Amino acid sequence: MKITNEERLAGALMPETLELAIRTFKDSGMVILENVFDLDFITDVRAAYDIELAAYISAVGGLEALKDKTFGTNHIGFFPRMYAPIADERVAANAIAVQVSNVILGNDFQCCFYHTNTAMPGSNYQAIHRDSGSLFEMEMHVPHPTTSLVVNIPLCDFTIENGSTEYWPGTHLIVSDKPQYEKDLDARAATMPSVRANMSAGSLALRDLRGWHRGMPNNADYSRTMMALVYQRSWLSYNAVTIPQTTWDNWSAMARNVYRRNTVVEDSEHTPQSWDRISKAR
Ligand SMILES: O=C(O)CCC(=O)C(=O)O
Repeated sequence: MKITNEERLAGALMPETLELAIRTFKDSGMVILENVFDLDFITDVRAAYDIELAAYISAVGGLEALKDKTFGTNHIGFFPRMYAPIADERVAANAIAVQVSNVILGNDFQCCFYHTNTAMPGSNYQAIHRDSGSLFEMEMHVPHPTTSLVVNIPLCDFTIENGSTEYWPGTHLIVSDKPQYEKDLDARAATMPSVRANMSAGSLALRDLRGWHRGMPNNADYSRTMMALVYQRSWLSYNAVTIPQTTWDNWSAMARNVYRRNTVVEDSEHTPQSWDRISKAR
């Protein structure tokens, strides 16, 4: 759904737009809001990100060295350092993402994960997966309200050609009654309708972490990146993000509140989040 220029400039959805966004999210597990960002700003974020990513790929010894260590062939899950513009407040705690998340997760929600997904040219199909299961796993047989969502911010237009994410609407509410069913999403999804999350740069997508999805082949000759920030209910907290002091100092009280359980460090001590640190914090 496209938001109005007035809503974009105000950083707030009108009540009827907010209601539609929430209803869409609850029904399908995902909502795409278009026209949220100024395009020049997204261009700046992308330029800074591409430099970070290139440095990372070169530090690990090239794309080949990442084979089998990434989220699928040529598909990179990367934690960038948290400096502006990549960690500008407009990304880290976008006012509209926060407004919608306040309703879905409660206004004491928090961010616990500052990540990106890049499909490099030649990337392949990811296995269909959900990023997190139902609370209590097999012990609970009914779906519960959303406890965590991912805020995706595309840094270019997302199209069929460059590998827009494939998503199965409504699957956030599916509770498997047998553990093996959770491992067999490819077979289950084959009989169900899916959509491609095509969206223009400047959009913002919110997705329940339980929804089935996969990264798709990028057949374009440039990389396709989206920011992937996880917001979760306050009582689910773990805190593995470190925020450089300079970034923290530039954020408003609202953004600091969203990141309040994470760690602020001197700029010189800041290193990006890592899977290692996340497992230790859990
Ligand atoms: O990059 C994509 O299109 C999807 C990636 C993703 O959501 C994941 O790896 O969990």
